[in-house]
Parts: sequence; structure tokens; C-alpha cells
Amino acid sequence: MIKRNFIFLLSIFLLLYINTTTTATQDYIRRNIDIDRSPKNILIGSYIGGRSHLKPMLDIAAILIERGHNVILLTSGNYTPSSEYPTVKQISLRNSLNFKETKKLAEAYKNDYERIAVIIEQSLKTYNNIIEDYKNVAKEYEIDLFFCDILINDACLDIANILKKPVVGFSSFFQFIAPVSHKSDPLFHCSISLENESFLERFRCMIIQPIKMSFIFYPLANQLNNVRKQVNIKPDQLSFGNIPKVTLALVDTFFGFELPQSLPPNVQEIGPVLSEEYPTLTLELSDFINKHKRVLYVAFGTYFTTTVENNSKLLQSFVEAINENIIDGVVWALSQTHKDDFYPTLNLIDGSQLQASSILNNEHPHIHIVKFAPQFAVLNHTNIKLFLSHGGAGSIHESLYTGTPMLIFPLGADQTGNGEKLKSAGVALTLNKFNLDVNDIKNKIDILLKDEDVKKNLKRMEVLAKISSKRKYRAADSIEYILYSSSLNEGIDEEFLNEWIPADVRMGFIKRNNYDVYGALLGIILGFVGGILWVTFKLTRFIVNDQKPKKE
Ligand SMILES: *[C@@H]1O[C@H](CO)[C@@H](O)[C@H](O)[C@H]1NC(C)=O
Ligand SMILES: *[C@@H]1O[C@H](CO)[C@@H](O)[C@H](O)[C@H]1NC(C)=O
Ligand SMILES: *[C@H]1O[C@@H](CO)[C@H](O)[C@@H](O)[C@@H]1NC(C)=O
Repeated sequence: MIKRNFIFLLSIFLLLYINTTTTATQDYIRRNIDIDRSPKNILIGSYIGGRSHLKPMLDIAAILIERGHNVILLTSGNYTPSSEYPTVKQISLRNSLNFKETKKLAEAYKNDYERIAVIIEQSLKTYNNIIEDYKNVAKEYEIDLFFCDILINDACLDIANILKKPVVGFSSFFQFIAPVSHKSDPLFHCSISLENESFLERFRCMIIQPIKMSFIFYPLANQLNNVRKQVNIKPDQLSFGNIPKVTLALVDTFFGFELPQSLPPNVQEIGPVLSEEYPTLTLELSDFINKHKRVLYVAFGTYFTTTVENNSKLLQSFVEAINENIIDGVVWALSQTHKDDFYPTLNLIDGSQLQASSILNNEHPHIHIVKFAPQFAVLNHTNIKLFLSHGGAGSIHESLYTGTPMLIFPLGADQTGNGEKLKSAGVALTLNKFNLDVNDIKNKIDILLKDEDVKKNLKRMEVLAKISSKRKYRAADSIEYILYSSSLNEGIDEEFLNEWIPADVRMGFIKRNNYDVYGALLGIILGFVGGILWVTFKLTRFIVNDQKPKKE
């Protein structure tokens, strides 16, 4: 027995030995992953524009430019990316959105989706000019592919479709690109997940709310089709509220922050898209932050502001939080908020008074006010312990990447939903946007700084954000694949990208869900049950009749 085992072991050692000696003499050569590549022309189109909104698209563009392609940006607004992205050529839309006027009109509505409807309505007034601009640029630069920000940007999608060019859609919001039946959003007055909602709530979210919204968006779709007709574009859907007609959709988010869902191959989550480099702290800022150990950073993005009342409550709660030693410093990047958007006097809880202007002029030793801050570098500093944010996608990505917990004060659009998602990931708390309360703010700051679970969850999210941030290269790869595939085809046809587009989108509602098959099955079951009932009925009547005494 022992002898047999010994021989067995010996043969294994011999085998291992032979194996290692043969592999040692083996030579290796590199696998070649180069692909055929010829320079192509890509048009980025965004109606909304603006730095924070465009940045992720431009970061993907930067990769494509490095690989030899040309990128032209067609957008509105006065953001010029030339300082940050010198290789992107920018052309401005002749008729862009009048932000001031639109904001005024939108403020008359309470619901966020109604405000979006206002912007869509404004955009329709200039649809013809925008189409004209796209057409001219497409012709002049021989555009091969359209990379469209899908928010309120039907013109970009339309022009790609009529020129039969591939179109890649971009958004940070899944609900606009691949809506699923188990998720919704506060933008549509429902919660982010319908998993644990009651039957009535799901009925409201799936049936009532869409009907309510269609009263607002159906007339807009008609208006869009009227202006389409004027420039010989055939009627189609309004992309808002529908799955946009794109070849490939890229979504700048990541599961972990976003609630998980399944995706077809031509919809790819590629976020968080972040730049390779960020501007450093100014001397002044780094001086301030280095001198404080528990600093709260406050910023509401490039577009958003709140009321004088809310600004004043925020400032008051910062002063009190510092006095109560919950934090020891605050950096507030005001951006669109101005120094007169505050009440002149703050009445503190201890009865004392402070002049807002003295704080806003940086006379308070522990509050540092700036117009703009190099946000990533600020969040990246170890002394920044908390971010009070409006909850825009870009800010959230930077905060998660740097492992900074968040207190979200949502000011509109997708921000309420983003706040809910962060809360469910256990890395943030949210403030009530209609009823801001000083004590509530201080309490939540305190919790977020101390909670051990928050710290653990943040570590997890930081790793997830870091590894996911590599996927902007995947986004660029996918765009290159579409370019390559369309150049083989001499443009695009019905069959284009069928290797990635699931059959269900071609099958129609009934066939896709096999409702005809289930219908037939139901018919068979009903027929069978009906048959049995009929036979039983006949039989009992026969027996009953049979037992009745026969009339003579
Ligand atoms: C719904 O409830 C289940 C069971 O309690 C839980 O595991 C799940 O996380 C909940 N889902 C959401 C979205 O809260
Ligand atoms: C972020 O912090 C790390 C480590 O503290 C540092 O190496 C890196 O340069 C910082 N990056 C930026 C953009 O501030
Ligand atoms: C905070 O202020 C109150 C009252 O001024 C408004 O009603 C709120 O809408 C506002 N909240 C936000 C998020 O701006």
C-alpha cells in the first residue's frame, strides 16, 4: 500500500518537473491588439451645453482625438472648452437657449417635469435654425458619427437619422435611456425603486403618472412634428419620455450608485467619466484647508441657485455648526449665488447676531467664501470631511471617487433621485428641499461625520468609482467600433449593429412579451375548463331529470 502511494507521488513529481522544464524553454511573443484605424470626423451636439454638462463627453472625445480622430463640438452657451480641451473645435449654435428668459418662465411651475417641458417648448422655437446649423456643420466637416447629448436634443438625433449616420446617445440618467418597470424617479413623482411599493403606488406610477405627463408632453410632440414638417423631416417621437432612437447609448453612471438593472448590449454604463488631470488648489484655499481639520465644502454646481431664505439658513447653520464644534471650517463656492442673495443679518440660536456681509467678505476666520473652487482638488484634500451638494451627477462622481460623504440639497432635475440613490447606498443624507431647517442641517452634518457605516460604505464606493472610471476607454472603443462598422457598410442600414441590438426591439409589443402565446394558452385552459363545466352541467341536469318522477 505504502509502496503504491510512493510510486504515485513520484510520478506526480516527475510530471510537474517535466512540465516546468518544458515551459521554461518556451518563448513568448506579444498578442497584437491593434485595429484598423483611419481618422474619422465626429460631431458632439448638446443643446443645453455648459461646462459641467459637457465635460464627460469631452473627456471621451479627448481619447478619440488622441487616437487620431477629429472632434467638432456644436453647442449653445458661452462655455468655451478651448482652455481645457484645446484639440476640440467648437462651433456655436446660432440660436441657443435664452437661459434667463427660460428660467423665469420655468419658475412659474412647481413640478420639475413641467419645467423641462418649458425648456423643450423654448427649444422648438429655434428647431429649424438648429437643424440648419447641424446640416451645415455635417456637410462642411464630412461628419461620420453624431455623438448627441440626449437631453432636449431632438435636432441632433433627427439630423443623424436623416443623414443615415450612426448616432451615439449620451446621458448620466438611466431613466432617459433605458427605463425599466421596477424603477422610477422623483422627477416623475415616484420613488427610485418600486420594489417594495404597494399595489396602489405601483398602479399610480405605472399608469396614472404617465397619463398625467402625457397631457403635457403629447402636445409638445405634436408641436415638434409640425416644425419637423417645415424642414421635411418625417414625424417621429419626442425623445423625452421615450427610448431615444440611437445606435448606441452611453450612460455616465455606475451600478452601486445607480440601482442595478439589466441592459441590452447597445446600452452601456461607462461612468463615472472623470478627467485625467484636475486643476490644483489655489494658495489661498490650500492655506485655509490646511489650517482646519474638519472642513465642510459647499457648492451647487454651475447653474443652480436657491432662495434668499434658504441661503441664509444654510449660512446660519454653518456658523452654529462651527460654534458647536461639529465642524471647524467651511469652504463655500458661491458660483451663481451672489452676495446679496442673503438676508443682511443672521439671528443665531444663542440670541447673538451676525452680519452676513462680513462673512461673505471673508472676515470670519473659519468660513472661506470663493466664487469658484477647483472642486476635485478640494474634495481630494484629506481635511475636507463632507460635501454639501445639490446632487448633480458630476459632483457626485467626484465626491465618491475621493471618498467624501455628502449632504444633498436637491435643487431640481435628477438631483432628488440622485440624493435617494446615495442615501440607499449609505453614503449620504438629504435635506428637505421645501422645508430647510437649521437644526436638521447641523444634526445631519454631525451624523455624517461620525457614522462608522457611512465610512465603510464610502470605502466600497470609492473603489467602485475608481475601477469604473477606466470605462471611458471602453466608451471610446465602442464609438470606434461603430465608426469602423459603419465604414465597412458605407453608412448604416436596417441591419446595422444587429450584433448588439436585441431582437425584442424589432418584435413589437405583443410578440416581444409572447402575449399571443400566453393568450392562446389562456384560451385553451378556458376552453378546457368551460368544456368540463358544460359536461358537468349537462350530466347533472340529465341525472336530476332522470330522478324526477316522470309525469304520466
Ligand atoms: C425591499 O425589501 C427587501 C426585503 O426587506 C430588501 O431586501 C430590499 O433591499 C428592499 N428594496 C429597496 C429598494 O428598498
Ligand atoms: C489627490 O490626492 C492624492 C493623495 O493625497 C494625490 O496624490 C493627488 O495628486 C491628488 N490629486 C489632485 C487632483 O488633487
Ligand atoms: C427653499 O426656500 C423655500 C422658501 O423660500 C422654497 O419654497 C423652497 O422651494 C426652497 N428650496 C429650494 C430647493 O430651492
